Amino acid sequence: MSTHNNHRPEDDYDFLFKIVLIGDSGVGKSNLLSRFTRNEFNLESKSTIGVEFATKSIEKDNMVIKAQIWDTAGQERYRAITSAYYRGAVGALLVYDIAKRNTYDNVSRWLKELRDHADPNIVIMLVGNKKDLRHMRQVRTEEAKEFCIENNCFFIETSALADSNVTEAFENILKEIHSLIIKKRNMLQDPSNPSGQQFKGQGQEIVNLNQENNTVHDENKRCC
Ligand SMILES: Nc1nc2c(ncn2[C@@H]2O[C@H](COP(=O)(O)OP(=O)(O)OP(=O)(O)O)[C@@H](O)[C@H]2O)c(=O)[nH]1
Ligand SMILES: [Mg+2]
Repeated sequence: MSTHNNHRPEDDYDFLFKIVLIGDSGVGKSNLLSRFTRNEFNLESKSTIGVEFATKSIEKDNMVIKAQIWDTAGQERYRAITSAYYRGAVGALLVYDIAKRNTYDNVSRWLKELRDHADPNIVIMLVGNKKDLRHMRQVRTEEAKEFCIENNCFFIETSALADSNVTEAFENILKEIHSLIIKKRNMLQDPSNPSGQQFKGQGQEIVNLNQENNTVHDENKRCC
């Protein structure tokens, strides 16, 4: 079957970003993923075992950004080998439950895990999930916002149950990553920048934020 020239094939994309979901067990990582990618929510979902992932594309500036979102268990004993999970990730959604204080207290531990295993340039968004549980709130919005200002991350509160801010959380992080890549590209293409000659990213790109780690995946898909 032939494809019309003016229509892009369904799975075509300009950028592929790997995003990881992290945070304590039960905060709603898997439901955020299923809400975003399939518009599904499960009140009785089981703890994730191993690693699952799903993809979804969004558009920005006439470009298709495909997100490959990885989800693993918050519970240590079910977690997949950490370094493999974080390898190549350009964004992380660090999720806590606004109604469970200890899941917020553990955010610093998750940040440390990112520092130890992920790319230093990874874009982090702190996500306070279950904002529908207003009467049970144990973490103030302002407190989490201030934490993010100090720790250089983005912040949003969501409800996978009520389908509130879920799309925004994923779209915002993807757009931030995209802006960062474009900024980096412009910098590298600047003739006054000596490393500009090394930049070859055109066509489809599997993006890796680490400049030293450029891996060519195939002839059309380059890192930048
Ligand atoms: N009220 C409310 N419940 C939610 C929300 N999101 C998830 N839940 C519930 O919280 C429980 C845990 O959700 P999961 O998505 O399985 O949590 P998880 O973070 O993937 O947990 P692990 O896989 O063990 O790390 C389930 O009972 C969900 O139905 C939300 O926004 N509001
Ligand atoms: Mg899960």
